[in-house]
Amino acid sequence: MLTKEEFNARLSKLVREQEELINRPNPASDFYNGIYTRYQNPVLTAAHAPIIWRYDLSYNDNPNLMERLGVNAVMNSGAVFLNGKYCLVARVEGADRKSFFAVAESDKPTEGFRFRDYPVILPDTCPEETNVYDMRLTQHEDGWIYGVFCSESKDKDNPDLSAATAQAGIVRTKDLVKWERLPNLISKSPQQRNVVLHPEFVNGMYAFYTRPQDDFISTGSGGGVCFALCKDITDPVLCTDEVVISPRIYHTITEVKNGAGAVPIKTPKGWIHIAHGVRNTAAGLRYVIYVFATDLDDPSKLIASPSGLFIAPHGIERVGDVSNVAFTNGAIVREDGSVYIYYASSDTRLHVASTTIEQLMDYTFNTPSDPLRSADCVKQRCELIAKNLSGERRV
Ligand code: BGC
Ligand code: BMA
Repeated sequence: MLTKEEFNARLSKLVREQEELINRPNPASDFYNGIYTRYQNPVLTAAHAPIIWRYDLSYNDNPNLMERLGVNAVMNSGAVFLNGKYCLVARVEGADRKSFFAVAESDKPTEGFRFRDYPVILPDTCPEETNVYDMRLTQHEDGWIYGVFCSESKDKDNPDLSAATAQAGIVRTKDLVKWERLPNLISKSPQQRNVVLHPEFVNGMYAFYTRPQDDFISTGSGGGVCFALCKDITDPVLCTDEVVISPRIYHTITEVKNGAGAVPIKTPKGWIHIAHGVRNTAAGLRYVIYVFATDLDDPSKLIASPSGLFIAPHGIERVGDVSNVAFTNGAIVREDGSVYIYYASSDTRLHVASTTIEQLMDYTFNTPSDPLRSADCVKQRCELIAKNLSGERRV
């Protein structure tokens, strides 16, 4: 048992170290690809979770100053710019493996994120719901900010203890403080994860990016990221077929699954989507981030597919609770054209990559697409080499 003096000294140290962590500058890293900038530090980690969420600070009740409710990870975050602040709705995972949402905000896009005192209190409308995670925040033209997230329940019809059902839960808010819960999305698929609401009406209706799948982990017949419409968001039933807009393809980064990530970004040339693709390996599933674009007037029409991955987990990012994962569900675009992509690594921590609309468009519309066969990929690379070795080059 600590003396009162020791207790106070330890608590002061905890507070001081957390303040240092939150206020730590986050310089750009040396990584270069001309497409985006990476940063030296994550923007949120489990160590950013407020001390008052984890410790009982009463000397009488907790004389050893023990962590009572640990936080295991902070990751996959929805993102919006609201009232002059960069706001992240992070997936916080307790030591008990249950995830919840919490708002962290900063005046700056790449550092200084601090959690609000309380996590998001989601209206508890589904008694069977066991876990919630991965909220996408859509500032919709109807004036609401919608949060679409995965609502996971035990699959009671299946005796396998790990069998579960994923549904798209929907909430809406104006201020990230008060949240109204709407019914879960109804689609023909028995399972839905990675659902994103499009920010504009399409043919006067709400438009969703979905990811139908046959069971909890495996997409089965689910062909990829889909698009479908819904007349009334307060009674969210998809009224059109889910059509595949970004397919899963053999021997690419989307072979096993893919899913929408950040809310699509409107650019003069089309909607740019920052999504994730999954392939299987001897070391387990590998998640990377990729990009595609759809038509401005018809967001269900694929118009550009730059080849391969956009962000892969690097260095320390490769290691965590679910190693070899880069995952995004939020990006912020500012009026000056800067874009901040919040991506998590290995289900453990959250990072940011910064770019601009101009760079994103150049990447999306000028990067060649994947010819899908080694022989053709070599041809494609040789054309680039020949061009570089010819006189036509540089400035
Ligand atoms: C986990 C998610 C994961 C999903 C599929 C869930 O129980 O919380 O992080 O994406 O399972 O593996
Ligand atoms: C998925 C996602 C994420 C997670 C990823 C890797 O299915 O929905 O929550 O980052 O798995 O575990």
